Amino acid sequence: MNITRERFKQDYEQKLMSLFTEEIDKASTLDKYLALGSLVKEYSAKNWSKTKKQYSKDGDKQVYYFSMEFLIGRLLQSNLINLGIRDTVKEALAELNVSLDELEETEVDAGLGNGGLGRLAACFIDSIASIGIPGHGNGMRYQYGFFEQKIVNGYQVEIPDNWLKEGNVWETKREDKSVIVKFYGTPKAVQNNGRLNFELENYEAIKAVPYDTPVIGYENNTVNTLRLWSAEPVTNAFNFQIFSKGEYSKAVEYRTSVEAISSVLYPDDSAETGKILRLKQQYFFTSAGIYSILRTFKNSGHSLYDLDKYVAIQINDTHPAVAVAELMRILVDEEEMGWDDAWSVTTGTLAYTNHTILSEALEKWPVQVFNKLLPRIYMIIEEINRRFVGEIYQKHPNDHDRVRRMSIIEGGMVKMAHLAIVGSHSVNGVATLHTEILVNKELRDFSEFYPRKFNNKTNGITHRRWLIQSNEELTSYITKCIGDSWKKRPKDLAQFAELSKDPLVRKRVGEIKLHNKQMLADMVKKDYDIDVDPNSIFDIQVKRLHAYKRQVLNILHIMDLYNRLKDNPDLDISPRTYFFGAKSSPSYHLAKETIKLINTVADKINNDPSIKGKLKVVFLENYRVSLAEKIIKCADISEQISTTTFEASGTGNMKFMMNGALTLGTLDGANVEIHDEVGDENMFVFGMSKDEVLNYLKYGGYSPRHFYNTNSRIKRVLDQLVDGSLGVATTEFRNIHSSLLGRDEYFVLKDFDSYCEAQERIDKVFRDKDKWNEMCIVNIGKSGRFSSDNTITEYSREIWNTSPKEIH
Ligand code: 26Q
Repeated sequence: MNITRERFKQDYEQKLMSLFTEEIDKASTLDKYLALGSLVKEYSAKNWSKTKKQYSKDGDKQVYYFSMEFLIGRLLQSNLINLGIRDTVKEALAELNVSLDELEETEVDAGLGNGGLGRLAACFIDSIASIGIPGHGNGMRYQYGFFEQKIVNGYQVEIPDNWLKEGNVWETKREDKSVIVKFYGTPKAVQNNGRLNFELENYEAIKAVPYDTPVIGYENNTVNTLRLWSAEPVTNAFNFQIFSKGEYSKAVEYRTSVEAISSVLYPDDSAETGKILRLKQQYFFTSAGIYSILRTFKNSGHSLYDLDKYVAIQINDTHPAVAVAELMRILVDEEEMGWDDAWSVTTGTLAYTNHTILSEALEKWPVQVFNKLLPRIYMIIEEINRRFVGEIYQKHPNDHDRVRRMSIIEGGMVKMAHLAIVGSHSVNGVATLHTEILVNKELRDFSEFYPRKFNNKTNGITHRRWLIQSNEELTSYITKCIGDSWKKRPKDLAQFAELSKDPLVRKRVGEIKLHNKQMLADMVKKDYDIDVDPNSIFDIQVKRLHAYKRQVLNILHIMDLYNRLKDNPDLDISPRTYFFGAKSSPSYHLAKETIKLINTVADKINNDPSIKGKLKVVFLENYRVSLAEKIIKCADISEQISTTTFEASGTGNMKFMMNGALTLGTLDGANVEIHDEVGDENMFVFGMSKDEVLNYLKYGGYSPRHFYNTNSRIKRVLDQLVDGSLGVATTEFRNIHSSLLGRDEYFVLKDFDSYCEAQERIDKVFRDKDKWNEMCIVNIGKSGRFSSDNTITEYSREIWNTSPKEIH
């Protein structure tokens, strides 16, 4: 949009006055932020309404991204950038003595996600709007987002994330678009014009109220919608029975149980199954989402038999997989469609993305729980399964074991991945290696049965947030070198890679990185009172804490390096600063012990003057989107060290690469594709090959003890975990110790040597700054492929069958 400084200043002063009856110099920072946010939202309103009108008038196919998580972070800065008015606003505010940076810092993160899967959903809706595809998000408006992490005495402590406390300027409550979602009850067969229909009786009705947030495309006129649902009690005739009987306490209980539905985001915990509230959440936002899609669709006047020509629903993992049965239920029970037609429309509309490799981590629900909460949905799943099993038998007569393996309902459980696969026309993995493992191993039965359904869509990240917004200095420099076409066409970043031999470019890229590192060093000094040297190697591992991501491998190597420095204080190493940031699931004990270990090692090393500041370790508290934006651009080394085959894709790896960090990684997930782009010479690869890992997993034969007994460095660091040398109780790290010496499921000891050796290569190359900077430039230049704009273009061509649309 176009706006002058003068006009903006007028609007802004008016806004502050109308909202808070305040003059600028009297208003609090929070009020100034809230006023700016609500003004920016107002600026987007015209295009928001225009976009909706044009979609409905032209009857374009609409995409809906169903996700239990949208890890958005902050929106002020990215909205200003996408509207193309940030510079103007910044200057205008400065003239009013207001710092835009400070207002942007005031916004609290919308942390409605655990990690990768939730952040992917947020990157995707940004790309969908920026490419101009008619597409929207559908999810949950949790009252409490992912917990805030405090570190107390080295341990993680969880604090509720009351993110809505000061209000949310971006959302609009749409009471008029509410729908009713029904739980429990008894399905009753009723005759209707010679047709047998099912209706639910004695159900519990819950009102789903949508809150809409504009999703502003980058310098186009598209404004799509992120619709998040909140649960409210129904206070009209639906629940009249309860109230009329004067059962006051029941009425109160009802209210509490309703509000619980959208109260809290569950931490990623695949071991924990059967939490009925989570299933309630899943059905709640899925059912509400489908009703709201169908309401819009019906206004278009098209026939429901053509739904799949006008609507595509992408389900983000199995969390919304109940959509298969819900869409069937609505079409068959409410719209009176025949089963076969309804099935063809349903499978034509739905597509499923898998984000997990381990089949044991695939979501399943006890039949008892499921049937009680969603009795009609359960009946429909039984019917879907009955027909599916029939098809399997037709293709593989008497292959009972195959039927058992593939059945949607088996062993007293409803298998959500099987439901999603059977009920979708597309099933995709999120990186080449991941898809290959799904097709050939984890979901092999299904890929044989439906060879054409399976496809790969390698993840991506929005280069707007993860480069343009978070790394302003690098962004201007790239633009100075190659122009700004890359902002709209990220693959044009390749032109920057061509400058990697230019000594001036190398020097400048090094300077920019150093500036960024200096900022982080200042922050660390201020927040943690730790002195870190910006000229040291900044080696960063930030991601959720999980055994397979192997933060333990990283910290064991640090302990080993420290041992070597203690043995020889003159050891010639490039000074290093290791950064960690990670939240553990509250109930994941091994992960919590790992956080304590990192903090314990950090304390010991940071307070040991004998190593002359060559080594520092910093655990950054409360890792989240807004913190990621500050630290990723400061990395020299990006640690992507998961056990090969265990990380479906990873997306942090792409963010680091785009900001010129060099990857230290296994050939796992999307690291494989990063490696394809930059080659051995621009990345530090180590660790077991996928075949080695798959072989051990299949045939066994791995002995961690062997490495303990034959490698003195390994023995020393493992012993130190339990012999008191870390200055804490000898019991403190016993679980880590025994997990490594017991099964060592993730081959930490096996990969240890290879990891140390890669770290030594890094140490050597870093001494040649010119060479190092060349490698950084190649990484930045080749990162364009990992913009989620490319990923979304592929989804839209190969799964959704939609194309960009211009809004004018
Ligand atoms: C399960 C049961 C009960 C409660 C919560 C959950 C739950 C919640 C979130 C299970 C899984 C998740 C999130 C998974 C996730 O983030 N997976 C990551 O997805 C990224 C995007 O595709 C990939 O890059 C990562 O490799 C993958 O780990």
